Amino acid sequence: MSQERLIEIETGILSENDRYAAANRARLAGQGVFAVNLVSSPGSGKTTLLCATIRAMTADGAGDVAVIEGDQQTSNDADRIRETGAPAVQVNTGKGCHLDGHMVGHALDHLHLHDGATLFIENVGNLVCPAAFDLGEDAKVAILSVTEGEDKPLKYPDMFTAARIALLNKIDLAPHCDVDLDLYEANLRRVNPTIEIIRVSARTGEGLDQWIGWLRSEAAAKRLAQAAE
Ligand SMILES: Nc1nc2c(ncn2[C@@H]2O[C@H](COP(=O)(O)OP(=O)(O)OP(=O)(O)O)[C@@H](O)[C@H]2O)c(=O)[nH]1
Ligand SMILES: [Mg+2]
Repeated sequence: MSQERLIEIETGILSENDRYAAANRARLAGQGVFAVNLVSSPGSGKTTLLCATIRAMTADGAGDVAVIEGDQQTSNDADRIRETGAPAVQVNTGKGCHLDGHMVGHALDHLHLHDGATLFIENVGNLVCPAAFDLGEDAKVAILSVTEGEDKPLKYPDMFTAARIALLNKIDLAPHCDVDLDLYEANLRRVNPTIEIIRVSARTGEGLDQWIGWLRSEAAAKRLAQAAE
């Protein structure tokens, strides 16, 4: 296949995706839902962090959350989320390496999403493909765990450029590994100077308050912006 034809097909796929993503965004805005798309390499701790986040958000009865889980196979992650009491829909992408706007639209049809809720979308573990696909979310959240290596933002810049915030996870392991947390942050800022960074541990709960504070203030800012329209 010629390079021109390949580019034509890729452009077509992305613009079709953008139409589905725009429909999702309008639907979520109509319900006052704040949606984040969690992106990372496999095993960085997305599901563990989500379970801890949901438990903390709902502990005071104030959190209304729902989750769309993306994996190539299994419903393991949706099962783990449901154990917290939150509703979850699993999307299996088969050979696909990322969620897309169409899949998320179908998942929304099966999710009983309350007005004003927070929607977490856990993308397929992959540091490349999910960066290119808008799902209709308000923000992409990149999870980077301290065992992955300080150079990952430099090697996979698209993901960290697309993200509004990075959660540097598994910091409980930092003392046991030869890692430089400041270098992780410096490399994240080299590829995305405006990225917010929070150091967290899904295991110990460190940093979770700050992360939940970010979610709540971003959701409030979205509501304010919508009210002003
Ligand atoms: N020590 C430590 N381990 C963690 C932390 N967060 C996650 N883990 C462990 O990391 C492993 C992978 O965690 P998952 O939550 O399944 O990672 P994931 O990003 O959802 O993985 P995929 O969905 O397969 O991409 C599990 O063994 C978790 O217990 C953390 O903050 N500290
Ligand atoms: Mg997971």
